Amino acid sequence: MQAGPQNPKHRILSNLGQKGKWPIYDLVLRDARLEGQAVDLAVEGGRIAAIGQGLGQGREEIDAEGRMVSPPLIESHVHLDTTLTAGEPKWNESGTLFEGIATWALRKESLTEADVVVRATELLRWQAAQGVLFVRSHVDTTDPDLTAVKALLRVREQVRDLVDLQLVAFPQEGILSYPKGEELLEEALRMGVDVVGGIPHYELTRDMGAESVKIAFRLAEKYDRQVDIHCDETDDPQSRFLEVVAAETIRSGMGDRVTASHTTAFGSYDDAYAFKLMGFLRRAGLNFVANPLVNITLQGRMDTYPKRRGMTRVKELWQEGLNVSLGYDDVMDPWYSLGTGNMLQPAHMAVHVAQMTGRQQVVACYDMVTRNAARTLGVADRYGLEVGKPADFIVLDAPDAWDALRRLATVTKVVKGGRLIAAATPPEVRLKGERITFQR
Ligand code: 17E
Ligand code: FE2
Repeated sequence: MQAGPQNPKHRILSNLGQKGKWPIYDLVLRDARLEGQAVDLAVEGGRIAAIGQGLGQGREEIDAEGRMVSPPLIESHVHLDTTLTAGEPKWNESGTLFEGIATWALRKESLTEADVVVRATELLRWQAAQGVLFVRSHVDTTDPDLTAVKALLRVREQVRDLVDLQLVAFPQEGILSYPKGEELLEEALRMGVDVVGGIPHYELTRDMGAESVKIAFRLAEKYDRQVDIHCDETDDPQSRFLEVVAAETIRSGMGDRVTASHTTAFGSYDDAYAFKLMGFLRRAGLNFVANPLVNITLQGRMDTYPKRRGMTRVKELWQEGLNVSLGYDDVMDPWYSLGTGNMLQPAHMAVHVAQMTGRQQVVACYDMVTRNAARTLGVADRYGLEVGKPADFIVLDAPDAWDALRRLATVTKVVKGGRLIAAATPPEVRLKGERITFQR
């Protein structure tokens, strides 16, 4: 984290109102741990007013009890329209991406706006309760009625006091391979969806896949939107749409307004091609989102043994200085029937699947669900523990990010816009009456 009391941005703005005198802040978080130091964090007018030691009183005070304070968790990639439908109308028994798409197509037949609103809101509440205050969700546009789009646009407004929700127009069954796929995608953008999506590896031919990427970029330029494409979500080493996304990013100059999601085939490319591609990706400067919980289960399904991990080259992208963040992808739907939306879980899984086990690598996986994700979503200007930024932060039952991942720590406080919106007590474990904390 760059934030810290030694950073001049975090100087104490006022020495008025010593502890015990009159309240000068709306809210003060006491005794929080930040970069190994005990600090207080003061909030005024919904923004961070000061970070330092011995700050004046707040009208409201929260005791962090020595636990770490962090900017909120961020969900870079989830499907809120499909969430909480696992088993409806049937379970995905093969566990493949393709049975997932077919199962969702059946469930879509009975979709109503109210149905989507209720399920999406429920998951967002689970996420906000666990400190996830920014969410990017894909929404399927391959539906002649755009039912899910209408519903999620409503949800985006209704949840403003809980989370900052960004929507991606996602043509699940293709832009060129689904009837009127392009028109529906464009209509979703006209209706106010924030980001343009795509799924080139699911278009009927390679040519259609490449063309679909170009269409997505043209629409993004026309409507001034970001791009986030489901790209090469397959183990097929011949699936090479990421190079088209990189080329379009370079051509358009969109850089970090572009995200390639999944890119699991990158884990199956031979090294000669992967090495060449990496140079183009650096030049493009786009973002990457990996979904380790879901892709470790969806991919490798056509392999016997050895069985591939089915994840993109997370460690290598990170080592190259490219921005990588993580998504949950699915919570209880046709692609993944488990989950709670707690973003520490995909970070924890990334440590394992990407073998990010080095001391700094584990911490890097925490960054992938916090500040890297803020870059992916394009919200970095209003994110982070810095004076003047919105007072969005969480307290975790851990001394630091490394330990938060090790123990999948409880998020004990969630503050959004200077208001405490959620609180939790870590489970108290006793063995023969003696407290077990899992701390050394
Ligand atoms: N649709 C898709 O194409 N890929 C996924 N991983 C999910 C939905 C969840
Ligand atoms: Fe996805």
